[in-house]
Amino acid sequence: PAATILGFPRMGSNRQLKKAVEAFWASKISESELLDRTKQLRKEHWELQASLGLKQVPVGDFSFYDHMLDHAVLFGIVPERYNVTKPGLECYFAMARGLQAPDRGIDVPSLEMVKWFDTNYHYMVPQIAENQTFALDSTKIIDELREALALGLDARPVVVGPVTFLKLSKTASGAGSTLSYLPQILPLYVELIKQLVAEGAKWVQLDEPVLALDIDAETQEAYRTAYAELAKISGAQYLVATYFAGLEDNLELAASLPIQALHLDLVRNPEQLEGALKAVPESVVLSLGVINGRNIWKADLSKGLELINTAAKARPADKLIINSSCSLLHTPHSLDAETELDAELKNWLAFSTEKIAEIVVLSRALHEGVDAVKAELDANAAAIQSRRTSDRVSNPAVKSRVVSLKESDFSRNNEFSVRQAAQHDKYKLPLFPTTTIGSFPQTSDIRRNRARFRKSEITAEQYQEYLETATRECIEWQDNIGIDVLVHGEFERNDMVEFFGENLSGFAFTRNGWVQSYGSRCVKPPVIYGDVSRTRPITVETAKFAQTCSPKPVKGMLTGPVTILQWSFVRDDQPRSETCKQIALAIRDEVVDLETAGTTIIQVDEPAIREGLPLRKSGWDDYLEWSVDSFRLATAGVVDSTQIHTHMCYSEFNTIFPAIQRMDADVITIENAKSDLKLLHAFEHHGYKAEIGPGLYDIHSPRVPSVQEMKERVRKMLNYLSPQLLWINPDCGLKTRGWEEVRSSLTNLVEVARELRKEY
Ligand code: THG
Ligand code: ZN
Repeated sequence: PAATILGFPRMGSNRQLKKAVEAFWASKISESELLDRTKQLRKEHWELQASLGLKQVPVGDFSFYDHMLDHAVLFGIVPERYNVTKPGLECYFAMARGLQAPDRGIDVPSLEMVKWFDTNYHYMVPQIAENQTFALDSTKIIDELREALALGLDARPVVVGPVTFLKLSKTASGAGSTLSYLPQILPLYVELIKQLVAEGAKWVQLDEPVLALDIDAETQEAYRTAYAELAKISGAQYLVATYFAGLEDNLELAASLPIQALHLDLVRNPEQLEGALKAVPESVVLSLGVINGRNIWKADLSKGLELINTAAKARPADKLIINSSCSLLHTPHSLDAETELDAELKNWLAFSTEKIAEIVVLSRALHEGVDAVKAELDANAAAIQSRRTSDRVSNPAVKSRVVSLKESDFSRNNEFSVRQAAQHDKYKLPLFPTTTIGSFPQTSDIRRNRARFRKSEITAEQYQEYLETATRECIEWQDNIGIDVLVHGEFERNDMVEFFGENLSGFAFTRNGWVQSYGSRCVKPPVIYGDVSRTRPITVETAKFAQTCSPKPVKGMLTGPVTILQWSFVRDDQPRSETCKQIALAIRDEVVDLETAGTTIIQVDEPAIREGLPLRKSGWDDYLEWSVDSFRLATAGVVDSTQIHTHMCYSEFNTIFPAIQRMDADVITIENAKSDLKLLHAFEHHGYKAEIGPGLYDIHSPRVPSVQEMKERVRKMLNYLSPQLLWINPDCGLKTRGWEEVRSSLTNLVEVARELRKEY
């Protein structure tokens, strides 16, 4: 294949997949209607790719929910607890979302969900039982392959490779290496590939991003074993895809695998090309991932061509593939719907559809010569030049503010113990203070009113009044049930990143730039195109109003700089660290303004700090330095008695503990309900001094926790943490929950604190 992509976004130009799946869940459409609609969607996507000039299209990149979950089903890795469900889609969605059907006596939780490498996409973690029996069920991928072949397309099945699949799975007990299942799962891979070849697949793509990570000897050996076995199948040609990082020390291993094509992410790591050209045998096709699948900028095609030319000097064009750096899953569908972006900015962008066109241009340049695509290359060069020289991008005042930062700007005036005394003096909170993480239910009523306001069906005043009523009711309710530190509920916000971006210069917004986050849920990341500054106070008026609703402290709620950076499409013309510092200064201005306005408990959320960690350890120190510095910069501008909170999700952060300590927050609340007490052990182990609110219950489930069970949890926590440091709170924001569960759960939560105070 001369030009291809590793995968296409599933949602559809108008989020058809989300709509179909959610309609099916709500019993508004039948299973056959769901199947019809999604078959149509796949057809549209393949035909789009072919019409843009791709000669070979990926198949199997579609998923009803998640591709790792698809692979769990493919290999029969279905935990026993799902046996109560009907096989097929009911079982599949039960694994994805849990299933509660009281009339049938069913109450099963979902599989665990975690981040896909360093992206904002989440996958379901296959859970392998101790005495797991594997069984191939290739229906989905075979059917999809047949669909594509029936359309007359050259189709390449995409399968997560055996080593990556096992490394991303977990054992039911959490102990032991999943690679020990390789001997059992390999025969299923062999059988699957035989079937794919028999159906007419000429190439099979095996995704092995783990091959671009720091891996141990056991994993390296697993690669050798697995691929030696797969090589025995006659008629199969493998494209092994690595992405999100460079091969580096694994290059020799990758080059030694008996495969027919190796894909390199030359966006994340262009330097690896040279070594690969030397190490990879000439018989092996090199797939050059030159078009960024993780961002929305138009590629600088001249730079892409440089890489391609380097490769073309070392091997013939028919031994090269022009490709996306990774699957296009992480970029929106197409620019077509962006009717509200101004022409200048829009001309700088490329979404998935436009990226395919770029790949085709580069491939034609390689095969037909640059003259064949002169017009396209010229237009591209003009767009790149326009972005490079536009005065919208650069703001000298912002740049000089960053340059003139002093060391003291990154530190509070005094260390934690001094601040803690001042804060205790000021707020006089009881032992075991209670709070929530920030958001309250985003009801359909709230979404409806926001939509009406955006469409000018109600006035700004009416919308404001609606928000104030919702906020007041929420605060009064918290006050009444006895919560100590209140929140305003965040009814004015759509997304915690989009909301802030809308009030910062240097940010742009898309109308339809949706990217799948998990299952049917999508996010619309803002585009950071220029130097960032705050144009006006963002939350101060809301905070002032909120504070009038109760004599108790109401927290100011902000999103931290690293999370804003991480969940946006960031500019690629300056280091991320630079952009992050600019955002940090904007947030710092907001923090200081909140303090001045009398909001002196301020939470700066950093749920994404862990996911931004580079995949290779060699990048950790640098990242942790600038990311933590950015948080400190955002929060250090306040007096001792102002209490800075932070919140983090996905608490798998034992490895970055010293960095969390260095953030120097006064109170940290963490998502902990699932990861349990291991994490608290780390707090004890590292001698963490500040105050901590390890979530007492999991907000991702509608289940109401009892007083008893939460008290039990606190008792366990007190084995590690001193009662003087412990806060009582849920483990994350409540925006995806219903009011009914929230009322019962928080009432129980307050009762926990009351009872504990009697004992201590
Ligand atoms: N914002 C952003 N990224 C995130 C989260 C976030 N990544 C991690 C985590 N939180 C993902 N969680 C969610 C939860 C809910 C939704 C999306 C991601 C969600 N999306 C709406 C949907 O798809 O229907 C669309 C929301 C909207 O209208 O803007 O509900 O909080 N950036
Ligand atoms: Zn959270």
